[in-house]
Amino acid sequence: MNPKPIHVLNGPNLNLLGEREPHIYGYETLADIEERCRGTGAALRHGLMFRQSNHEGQIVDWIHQARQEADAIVINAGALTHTSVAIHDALKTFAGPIIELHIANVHRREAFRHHSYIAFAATAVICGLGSDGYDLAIEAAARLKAKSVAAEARP
Ligand code: CA2
Repeated sequence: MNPKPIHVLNGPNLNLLGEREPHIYGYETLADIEERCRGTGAALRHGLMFRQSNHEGQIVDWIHQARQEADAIVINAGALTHTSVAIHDALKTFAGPIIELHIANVHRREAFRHHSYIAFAATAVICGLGSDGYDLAIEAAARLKAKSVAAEARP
């Protein structure tokens, strides 16, 4: 079966990357990161759907869409990570690998960033590796998917 794309979903304020707080989030814009990720996806023979929204319901709708159209989800839900039961519940309905991603090491930051609703639904969590985390998350998602396909094909 042909691989489906990996859906990379970005939450609130990540459209501002590169504009403010570069000491935390770096100098790259989200468009820069998307361009690099497309190369990473192509090298892994995976298409990419790369999206950003400031609205919780839009992210829930995109997760529902991913149920039919994606092999895996990489999600940086931004601040919704720490608040959104709705995103948690939507992710729980997705059958493939889910990688929770954060640019910063959230555990070195304020206490309110230490709790994640997404982590309860995620296969794995990557944080603190800067924007390289996106490429690493895409690679991890592709590997996990390939392993599950190989396991299903075993007699
Ligand atoms: O480290 C991450 O990737 C975060 O998901 C980023 C979120 C934050 O709420 C999470 O705790 C950790 C915030 C994204 C805001 O991005 C900005 C970018 C530039 C200027 C201001 C905010």
